[in-house]
Amino acid sequence: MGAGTTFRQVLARKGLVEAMAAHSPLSAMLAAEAGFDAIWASGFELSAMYGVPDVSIVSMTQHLDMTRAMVERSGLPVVADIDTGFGNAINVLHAVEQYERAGAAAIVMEDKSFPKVTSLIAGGRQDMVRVEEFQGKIDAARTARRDRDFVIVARTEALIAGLGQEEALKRARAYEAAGADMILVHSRQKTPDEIEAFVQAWDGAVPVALVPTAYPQMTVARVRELKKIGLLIWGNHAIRAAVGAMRKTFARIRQDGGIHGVESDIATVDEVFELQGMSKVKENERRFLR
Ligand code: SPV
Ligand code: MG
Repeated sequence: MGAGTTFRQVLARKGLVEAMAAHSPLSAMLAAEAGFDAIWASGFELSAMYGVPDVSIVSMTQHLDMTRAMVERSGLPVVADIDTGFGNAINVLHAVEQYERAGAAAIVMEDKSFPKVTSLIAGGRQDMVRVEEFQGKIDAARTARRDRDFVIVARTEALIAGLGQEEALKRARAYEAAGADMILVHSRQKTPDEIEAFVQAWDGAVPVALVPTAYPQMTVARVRELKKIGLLIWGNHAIRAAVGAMRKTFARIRQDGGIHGVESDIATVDEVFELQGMSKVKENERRFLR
């Protein structure tokens, strides 16, 4: 069974797929351990992990390799953030073929022009492509997928670009008409009002996906009340948790002049061995090393 089918089964069973962002196989494993339904292979997180801005600098190959590793290690459906599709519809044909082959369950493609600028930055350059051009990219994604269950999520950045509710709805409808399986609408307003107004006005048949980073008042319970949401993405909490924890630990070691003060706050070496599968290595040594 393909990963897209698994994703669709979770959606059918639970009515909502809850995805946690990850930037590495280890963070994807921890998200799986915590009980999330899916992994968000976030472009922002991977860019941050490389220490570069999320402005189409990380290559498709880098993101694809990480997606493949996260698929392998997490065992969960992976929703790949392919940004703009790495170019035009021709690039999308190639990207979708590669991501499906890497084991992703879904791709999310946004209607900004390449190179893109990260969405949540204040005063960011948010250039959009024409509706018809993006419909061509959705068509290319549909054509390239082998498995019809591979999920194609069309993401509109109309609200991020300040184009307003009508433009967001117009684009979402056009993308559904072009064959998208789901519509992601992103907002960087500090309250859920803008998104809730969009969801209330949404008259399409396909579910909506949300990334409520800017408006953390949006809980799972609230999302369920809105009814039309199929995918909820916690967008960047793995990398932010990692940054916070490392900063705190490093500062404490510098301050104490040693590691004695941090031991109780960080994972033990044994915990990391467990994540790496060292007990299996020991078992295999007993069995095979003669
Ligand atoms: C990402 O996580 O890469 C996203 C979500 O696309 S956001 O950064 O909020 O645009
Ligand atoms: Mg992104």
